Amino acid sequence: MSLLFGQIAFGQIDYTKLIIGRNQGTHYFHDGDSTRVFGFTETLSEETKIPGPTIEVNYGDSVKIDFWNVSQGAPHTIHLHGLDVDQQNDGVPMLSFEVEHMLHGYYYFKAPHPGTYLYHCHVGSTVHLQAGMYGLLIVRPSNGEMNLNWDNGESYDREFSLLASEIDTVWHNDTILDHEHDPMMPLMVPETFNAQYFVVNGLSGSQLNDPANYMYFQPNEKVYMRLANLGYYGVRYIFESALNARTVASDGRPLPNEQLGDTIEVLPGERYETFLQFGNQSSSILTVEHFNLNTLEVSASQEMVFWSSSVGIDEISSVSIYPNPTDDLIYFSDSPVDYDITDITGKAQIKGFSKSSSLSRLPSGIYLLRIEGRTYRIIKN
Ligand SMILES: [Cu+2]
Repeated sequence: MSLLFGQIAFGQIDYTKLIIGRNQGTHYFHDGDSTRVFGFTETLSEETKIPGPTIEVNYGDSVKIDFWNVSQGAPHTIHLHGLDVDQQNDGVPMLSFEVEHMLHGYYYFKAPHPGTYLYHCHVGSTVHLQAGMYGLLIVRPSNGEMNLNWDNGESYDREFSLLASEIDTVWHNDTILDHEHDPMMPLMVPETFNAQYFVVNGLSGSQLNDPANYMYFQPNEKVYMRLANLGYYGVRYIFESALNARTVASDGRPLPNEQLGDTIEVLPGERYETFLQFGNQSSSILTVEHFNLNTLEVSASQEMVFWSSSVGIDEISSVSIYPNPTDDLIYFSDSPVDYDITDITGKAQIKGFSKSSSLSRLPSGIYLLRIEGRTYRIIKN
C-alpha cells in the first residue's frame, strides 16, 4: 500500500517537470572565448545553456519536479527561490536532501502566487549557482492563461523574460568545479568575484544586440517584462521613456501601487514585472547596467533591442553593399542615389546623394541605410 500512501501524502500531482543536472557544458561569449559551465536541461541530448530552462506552472497546481542528476562529482539540488515551499522541498542541502550522481530527487510544491521566481542549485552555495545552475520559474494564472499576469489581473500582447547574471571565468576552472564534496567543509574558492562577462539570458556584448536576439514586437502592443537578477552585481534595466514603463509586481506579489519610471533596479535574487506600451516606433533600446554592489560603480552598460516586426529589413546580400561588417567606407550603388543612414532608434546620422558613404565618424554598432524606399542593415565594426 506504499504507493497509495504516497498519493495521499502528496495529493494528486497536476504537473511533473523533468530537470536534468549536468556538469560538462561549454558557454560561448561574444568575443569568441568560452568557459566550462554546469547547468540544467530538459533532455539528455540538449546542450547545457545559461540560464537553464524556464519552468512554467499554473497557480494552485500541485507540482512535482523530477530532478535527475546525470553529472559526475558533487551532488546537486534545486532550491526554489521565492516560492513558499516547505523545508524538505527547499533544496538547501543542510535542511533537506542532496541528489547524488545518476539519482533522481523529487521536489513537491503547490504553486503559490502567480509571478516570476528563480531556481538554482544550492550545493557549495555560490559555487554551483555561478557555475550556471539557475533559471526562471513562472507561475501563470490558475487557468494557465498566457498574456495575463495573474487571476483577474491585467492582460498584455506579448512578454519577454530577462535574467541577468555575470561570469567570472576564474571560478570556472576545473579545480574549483570538480571539487571534493563535503557539506561540512567550505570550498576553497577565490576571495573575490570579478566578472569579465555581464550577461542577460546568457548573452553578453554584441550577442545582446544581434538581430537574432532582438525582442520583436508589433505596433501599439502592450508588452510585459519579467526582469530578474541572479548574479552578484546590481542590475538596472533602463527603458526609453516613450514606452511609459509601469512596474506592477515585485518578487511574485502585486505592488500596492504601480510604480512609474524608466529605470528598474533589480538586486540579486529580485524580480520585477513591468508593462511597456509600444506605439509606432520601429525600434527601442533597452540599456542594461550591471553595477558593483560595494562601490556602486557601473561595471558594464550594454544594449538590447526591441524591434518592430512591421519594419522589414532587406538582407545586405540582396544589394551590393560591401564590405559588411564594415570598418569605414561602404559602396551601395553603381550610380549616385539619395541615401540616409540612421542608428537603430531612427536618429539621423548621415544623409547624402552618392554611390558610397564613409562611416568613419560613427561609433561601432548597428545602423540602417535607406535607399530607394528600402532599408538595409549595416554592422560597423
Ligand atoms: Cu549543484
